[in-house]
Amino acid sequence: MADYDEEASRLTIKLVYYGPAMSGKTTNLMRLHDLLNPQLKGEIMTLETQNDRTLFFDLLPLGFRTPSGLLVKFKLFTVPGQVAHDATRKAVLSRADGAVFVADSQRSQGLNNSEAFQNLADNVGRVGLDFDTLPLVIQFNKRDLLDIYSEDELRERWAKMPWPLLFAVALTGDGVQETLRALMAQVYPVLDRQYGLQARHGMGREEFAAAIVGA
Ligand SMILES: Nc1nc2c(ncn2[C@@H]2O[C@H](COP(=O)(O)OP(=O)(O)OP(=O)(O)O)[C@@H](O)[C@H]2O)c(=O)[nH]1
Ligand SMILES: [Mg+2]
Repeated sequence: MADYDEEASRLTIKLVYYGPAMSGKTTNLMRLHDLLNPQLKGEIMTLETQNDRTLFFDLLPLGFRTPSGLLVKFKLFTVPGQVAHDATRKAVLSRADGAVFVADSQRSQGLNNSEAFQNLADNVGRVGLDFDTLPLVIQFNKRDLLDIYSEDELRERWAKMPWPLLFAVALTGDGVQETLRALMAQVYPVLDRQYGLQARHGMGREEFAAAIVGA
């Protein structure tokens, strides 16, 4: 549910990084802040952390102007993964236009991943979004660690699911831009239908992603 302000010619899009505690959501945003160079990039806001654990959320604002003059703003949020912070996760998720589920690739984290994914599905419903249509991509992070599920295993397990799978080492930045690009490709058709990005604003799917993530 993007926020469109016609008078100000501004479209604000909310994207949420969701997942279990310590899977690397905050690290994704930090690396995006280092690596991306869109027309507009705000400071990353990291609210109230305790030993590296997010207590509320992080926010990275990004944006660009379309050829038509429309200001397209993105607000990238992370949720706190710790089980106790469910109310905050719901608040952050509300009115999201898309989400990245950041899973931890370690075998020891399989159950935490499943529980967090179920929690995402539940909370999407609770905040009035539709899990069947919400633009979503899955990132398997921490590919640098030793005891991880192999790519083949993960692809097989997720084969019947409709969402793109991405593999990342957020610590080094590997795969973080690709993940955001994949999410933007999922979000584009929804926004295009609603706001005529192509027809009214001269913004195709490729240009839309490239305006944030680069060529
Ligand atoms: N080895 C390795 N460590 C990572 C990677 N990504 C993140 N980490 C580390 O994992 C820990 C947790 O990362 P965060 O980004 O804070 O995790 P989070 O998902 O925001 O955690 P919560 O805020 O508690 O939900 C930190 O020590 C990171 O440095 C990665 O790709 N590989
Ligand atoms: Mg965090």
